[in-house]
Amino acid sequence: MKKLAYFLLSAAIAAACVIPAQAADVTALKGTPEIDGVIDEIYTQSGSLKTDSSLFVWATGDDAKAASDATAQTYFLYDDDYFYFATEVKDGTLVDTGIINNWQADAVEHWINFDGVKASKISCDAFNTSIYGSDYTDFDKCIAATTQGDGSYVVEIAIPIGSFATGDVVPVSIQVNDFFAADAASGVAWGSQKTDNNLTLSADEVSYPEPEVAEDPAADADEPTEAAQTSDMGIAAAVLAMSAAAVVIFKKKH
Ligand SMILES: [Ca+2]
Ligand SMILES: [Ca+2]
Repeated sequence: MKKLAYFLLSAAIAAACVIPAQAADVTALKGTPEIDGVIDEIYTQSGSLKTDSSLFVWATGDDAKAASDATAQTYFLYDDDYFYFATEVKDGTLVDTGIINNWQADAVEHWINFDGVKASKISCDAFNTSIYGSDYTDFDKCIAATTQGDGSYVVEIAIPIGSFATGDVVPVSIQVNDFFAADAASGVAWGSQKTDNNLTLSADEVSYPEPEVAEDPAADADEPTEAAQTSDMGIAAAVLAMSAAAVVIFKKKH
């Protein structure tokens, strides 16, 4: 009986472990970032998802899993036209492979189930070499930008939102690929291809930061043209005076 009890207990634990550990509920606020490879402040008001070595997908080459230090944080936004994903990846072996075989690269894969049938993969590598993937046709309608830091990079991408709208729950997941050398002989992927996170498109909108300089257009309109000319002439005179001084110094040295 003891053996049976142990067996049942083990089976129960195994069944519990089948539940994907990476499945999470994430909220995307409504907001439009600038696609420039920099994490806009408005992303940090919205939901995000962490990817690290606790979520193993695949590895190629010897000791690839142990060799990878890659972790990532993906931020989500959306508007009437696009999903926005911005992922900051910490990667101590950032390499430009040129995307060998259309998948081997330090890259972020965005998995989205648009039709409830099959997940689309939309990828962009750390150097924005191209937007590529599988089971998707609108790569040319996506917009991406990347930046590279010291042991890190950011992939920011706008993906057409399709028929999704406010209130919908979108099945998504993120995978980060980490290779160690330009030949991509060894590498590992962390995250998930299962679109097992529920991304809720919230009706709440982000708060845009105040512009740093608030100019008054009316004040500019009132400025007389004469003053601008005088000012320009003043600058020209100053430049001439500086040039003359430079000539004098030059002459004194010789
Ligand atoms: Ca940005
Ligand atoms: Ca790498």
